[in-house]
Amino acid sequence: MCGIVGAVAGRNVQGILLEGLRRLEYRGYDSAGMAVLDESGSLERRRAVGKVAALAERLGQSALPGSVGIAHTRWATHGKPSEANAHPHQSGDRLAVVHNGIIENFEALKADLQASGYVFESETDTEVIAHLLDRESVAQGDLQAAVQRVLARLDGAYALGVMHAAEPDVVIGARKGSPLVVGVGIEEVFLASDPLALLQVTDRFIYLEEGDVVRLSRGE
Ligand code: HGA
Repeated sequence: MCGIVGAVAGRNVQGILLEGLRRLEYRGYDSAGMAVLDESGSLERRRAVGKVAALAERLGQSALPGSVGIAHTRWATHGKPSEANAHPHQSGDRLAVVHNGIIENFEALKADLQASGYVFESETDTEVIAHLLDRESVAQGDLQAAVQRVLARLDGAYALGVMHAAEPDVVIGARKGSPLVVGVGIEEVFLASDPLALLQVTDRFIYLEEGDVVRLSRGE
């Protein structure tokens, strides 16, 4: 079982996300990654195979400043442990996704996306979610609505965190078959697989229920 941490805040979230991942290490994992939207609204990502400490080292060499971000520890189910398979997964350079769980119908979805011209960079089932979202949000321009349309096409289990440079103050979360909790701070909100990951920043939680989709925006 792997872990998700997300944050929409008015301060730099790299340290919060990294500490959240450290607190989820007990769940077991083989790689870790993080993506943030920086002040200029561009999406930046770092990933590393092995321990969260390896990701921390990577961030020490090249920091990810930004006040909105998502992070992940992966326990591979589809594709070997590798940097290319580590989350977050992107479609283009504006959209990032982290996922716990398994997408059972990913092969059919992948074939459909490849037929539309999408090129896959990983062996994961998760990458189909990124490209499906890209196709939906490019077509319609509303990230939450795009997530809801994509979820209707997924068979399997998931907890998700999604962000897009077009909505730079927003993280969307969704849950079916994997746990996900919202942490409520003062003018900032967080997402995690386990409240333990967020006790450093808040003690107020909203536990998502099966089928819930949540839109986190600054202070809301
Ligand atoms: N299926 C995804 C996520 C794996 C997961 O949830 N692990 O516990 C992958 O293989 O990347």
